[in-house]
Formats: sequence, structure tokens, C-alpha cells
Amino acid sequence: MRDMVDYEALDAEARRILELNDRGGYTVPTDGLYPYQWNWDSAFAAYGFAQYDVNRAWEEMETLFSGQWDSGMVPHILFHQVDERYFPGPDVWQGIGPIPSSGISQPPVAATFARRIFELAPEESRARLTPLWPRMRAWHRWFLDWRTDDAGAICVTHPWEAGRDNTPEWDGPLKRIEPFGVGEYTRRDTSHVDPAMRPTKFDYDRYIWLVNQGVSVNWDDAELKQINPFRVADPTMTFLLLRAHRDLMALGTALGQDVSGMEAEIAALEAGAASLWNERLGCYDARDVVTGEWAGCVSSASFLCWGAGIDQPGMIEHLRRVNGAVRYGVPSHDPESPRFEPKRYWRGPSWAIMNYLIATGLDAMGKPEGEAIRVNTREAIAGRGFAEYFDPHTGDPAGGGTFTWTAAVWLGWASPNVKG
Ligand code: 9WN
Repeated sequence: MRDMVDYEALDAEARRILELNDRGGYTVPTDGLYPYQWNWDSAFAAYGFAQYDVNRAWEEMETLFSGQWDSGMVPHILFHQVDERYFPGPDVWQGIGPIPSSGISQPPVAATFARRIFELAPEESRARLTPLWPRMRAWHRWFLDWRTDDAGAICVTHPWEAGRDNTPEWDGPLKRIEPFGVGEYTRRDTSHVDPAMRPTKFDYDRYIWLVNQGVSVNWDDAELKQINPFRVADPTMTFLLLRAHRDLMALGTALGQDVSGMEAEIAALEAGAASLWNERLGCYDARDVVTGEWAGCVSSASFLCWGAGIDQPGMIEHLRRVNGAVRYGVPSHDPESPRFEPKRYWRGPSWAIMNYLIATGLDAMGKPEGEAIRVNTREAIAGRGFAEYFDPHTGDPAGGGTFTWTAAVWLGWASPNVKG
């Protein structure tokens, strides 16, 4: 394949996408479909920029943290400039931070990428990272204060918080919600993308209802915890926060910051991660905190365990099985499950960013399976472009195009020209 593909042209295209989506200090995930700054997308963007412009990488992080709330929460969307092409916008969310924002967070990968960027360019990074470190510490603390269950796992309070919006893990908890009072609204996403690749109206009604719940208590964390019926202990958040907390502690040590208490927090997160083991399924799984029921899902989030430093017997066999059932892994949901849909968003498609997180975790644990995921991701992107996600059977591009985080992952990891 190497001989037939012009990888230099793809590297150039990836950079062009980052520049195309650059709005000055922050990037949008893709024009039109997502015209604002998203939290975990931005951390990936920073990693992409860092491959050729470290200053711009830190700028991305600084803009993200400029939206941090007094509580420490860093919102999942920052609405820098109102854009009618996205719903729900700032008027619906009514965030209470320093700049208009949503009211929930997203997977905390910023510290993980801050560490990557710091290691790439320590001299240039030190002064930029120093003021960000306490902000990252406060954000992680907010998760530990407001998003843990009794076992110490990190919970999501809205499907959008996990960044894996319509994954089958949320089906059970969402069914318990009657979305009274949501009324009429106009979705914008389905005017940009084929509705067959997006969440359903059933899902959207409940997404909006949950936003309204937050607004009704002015996003007060304690009150929301009382009234919100959606609380799911989630492998995405738990594994990624555990990874990020290890990275934050390493950075804190390098910077001479006060890291006291962090080891105990890591131990608590490890206990939380262990509590997500579904014995019957033989896999890490999401758990509805309200009912205690397991989701019963082998999903791409289950495979974030290695990144968190956990090597549990049985997990590698699941990975081999699901990847063996498709051409372009890692599928976001088990292809052998009746709920698998190869083109619908988080119910089957493969995502380059998840592949990056899973494969780098495998590499760090000395497992050879990560390299095949990297090659697969490279082939999917080289064959069909920088799509939001891919059909795992055919490699067909799906969702939005010219996608920031797909380009970033290409530049930092999937391209054969990456220096390593
Ligand atoms: C809601 C921007 C975001 C990603 C999420 C992805 C999708 C938003 C949406 O797009 O979610 O946050 O409107 O569908 O699921 O992971 O951060 O790329």
C-alpha cells in the first residue's frame, strides 16, 4: 500500500484541515455540522498542531480552559460566536461560566495530550503548561467530587458527556425518561448529515429534556445530582480520567507542583475502574447507577482499559473477536450484537480517535495488537479521507468530512511519516 498512496499529500491535507477549521485560538470539529469549540476535540486538535506548531497547540488548550467554570468544570462546548447551524445553542444550554457554554463536560483527555506535547517540546511548553496545570487539577477534582458513584467509577449525567452520544450503553437509562415539556424544536444535524448516520428522535428528545433539567437548577451540581434520573457509571470517563490523572501527576512532578493526594485519587479511580467489570459479560461495561443494571455491551470504550494501565484477562480476546468480525476496526459496538448498526454514529462505526486511544494504550502495555489498529486506521483514512467516522465493514466515510480530530490523529499517529 505504501507505494500506491501519496502519504506526503495526505500529511499536507491533514494540516490544511486543521487550518481550515481554525477560527483563531480554537478549532471547530468541522465547519457547518459543529461550528463551535468542543472539549475533547480541542485536546486532539492541540496534539495535531503540536506536530508542527507548538505555540498554536498551547493556544488551543488555553482557549479551552478560558471557559472553565468556578466549580472547576470545563464545558463540553464553548460557544464563542453564535452560529444558527447548530442546535442546541447557547440560548438552550444557558451555561453559567465566563463565556457562553454548555452545562456538561466531556472525556478529560486534555492532560494526556498536554503530556504528549510537553514531551515533544519541553522547553517551549513549560511556561505555557505551568498556569494550565492547576486548572486541569481543578477539573479532575470536579469529576471526583461530582461524578463518582459509591464504588469510585466516573458517571455521566448526559449521553453527550461521554462523547459517545447514542451508544447502546444508554438505551436502558434513556428508556426510563419521559421527555415531558420538550416541545417542538428543529434539529440542524440532520440537514448536514444523512439522518441514518445520526441519533434518532427518541434519543434527541431525551438529550434536550436532560439539558432542560440542568437549566431548571441553574446547573447547580448538588441539586442536579438529586433530580437527574440519568446517571451511568461509564468506562469511557473512568478509564480516560485514570489515564489523564496519571499524566497530570507526572506533569505536576516535572513542574514541581504540589501533587499530594493524587496517588490516593489514582487508587480510588483504580477501584472505580475495577467496579465496571461485568462478570457475566466477561468485559468492562457501563452500569446504570439508579437501577444497578448492567448495559451488557462490549463497546470501544471497554477497550480503553489498557490506556488506563489495566490488563484484565479476557479483554484481549474480546478485542480480537470484534476486530476479526470487521475489516476496519475498532467498531464502536460489538458487531455480533443485535444492536450493532455499521453506519449509525456510536452504534457500530469505527472512530480514528478511539483507535488512537485504544492502540496507544495497548502499546504502553507492551501488547502488539496496537500496531494493527494503527495500520487499519491509516488505510481507512488513506482510502476515504478525513471523515468523522467509518463503516467498519466497508471503510465508507460517514458523518461529517474534513474532520479536525481525524486529521490530528493522522498527523500525530496514523501517518507513516510520524517520527514516533
Ligand atoms: C454533541 C464534536 C462532537 C464530539 C462528540 C460526538 C458529537 C455532538 C453532536 O460531536 O457530539 O456533543 O452534536 O452530535 O459524539 O464525541 O465531541 O465532534
